[in-house]
Amino acid sequence: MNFREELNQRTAKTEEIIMAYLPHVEGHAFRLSEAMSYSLTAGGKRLRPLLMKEVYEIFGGQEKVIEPFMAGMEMIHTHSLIHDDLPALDNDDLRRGKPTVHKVFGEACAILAGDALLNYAYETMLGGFGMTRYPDRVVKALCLIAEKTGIQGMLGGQSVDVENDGKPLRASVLEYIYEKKTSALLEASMQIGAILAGASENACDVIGLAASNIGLAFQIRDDILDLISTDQVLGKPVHSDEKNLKTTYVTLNGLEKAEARVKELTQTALDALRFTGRDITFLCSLVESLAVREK
Ligand code: GRG
Repeated sequence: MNFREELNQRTAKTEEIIMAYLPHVEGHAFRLSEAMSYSLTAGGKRLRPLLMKEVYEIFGGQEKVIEPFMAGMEMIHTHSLIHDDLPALDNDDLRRGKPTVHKVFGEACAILAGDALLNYAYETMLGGFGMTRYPDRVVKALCLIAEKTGIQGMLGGQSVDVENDGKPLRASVLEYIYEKKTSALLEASMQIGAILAGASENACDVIGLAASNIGLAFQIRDDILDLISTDQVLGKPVHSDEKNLKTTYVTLNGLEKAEARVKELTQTALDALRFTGRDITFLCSLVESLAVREK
């Protein structure tokens, strides 16, 4: 099987796992559950759960416990996208090739659907306690995800990002924003895979380092695509950064330097992954493919 076929197969399996954890609420709160499911089933690359499972298996993980964490991570990521698209933030109409949640369900319902998904993610991941012989690993994984999602992670980074809309940014502040708003969730995803599989502290650190570089490269590629892609290919509006007067790696350094930096960060990530001494063939191909992704 070539890399693309393998990726499609693993994405389909990931999709199945996410679908198994969709919220089903009948009765008065039905509309909220419908908005949550709408965003979760709208597609997306499923990159975070894919990376999580891959790392879990690389370190020998075999239990079902990984599945609620994969679904929970995608819920947290999806919550951030719903809120990021809101009129108060990026005010975008298209996401994952479909109208954004606030366009379909209204702004109030979109705010609640984002909140509810974040909460439901933890409800889902707590189910992991019943699926493992190692509950201490589940505690550790939950602590990490709470940290990487909150004020010290994604939300902290996003707050600095929106505060600085329309303002010039120093490179160090931009790096802080990227590290927190984008890398933090990728770090959590990959490190949770390692933690739940019982990898050593040192191995978890190496995975964290690789993920941090993957995240920075991913965000810079996102900046590039915002400039050179189309709404149809990307499934979300291009030129969003220009509309929101954002300083990005590309506006600071130009396209050519941005492309070179993506390559450099990807190489650093691959070098770190090789340091694990595990069979990382598929993971390396996946990381390499992200550096040249079209969506
Ligand atoms: C809670 C008010 C409130 C806002 C939350 C935290 C947050 C808004 C947004 C996170 C910031 C964000 C959207 C960062 C960008 C990271 C990024 C490039 C996301 C796109 O990820 P992909 O390409 O998306 O993996 P798919 O659709 O493929 O899952």
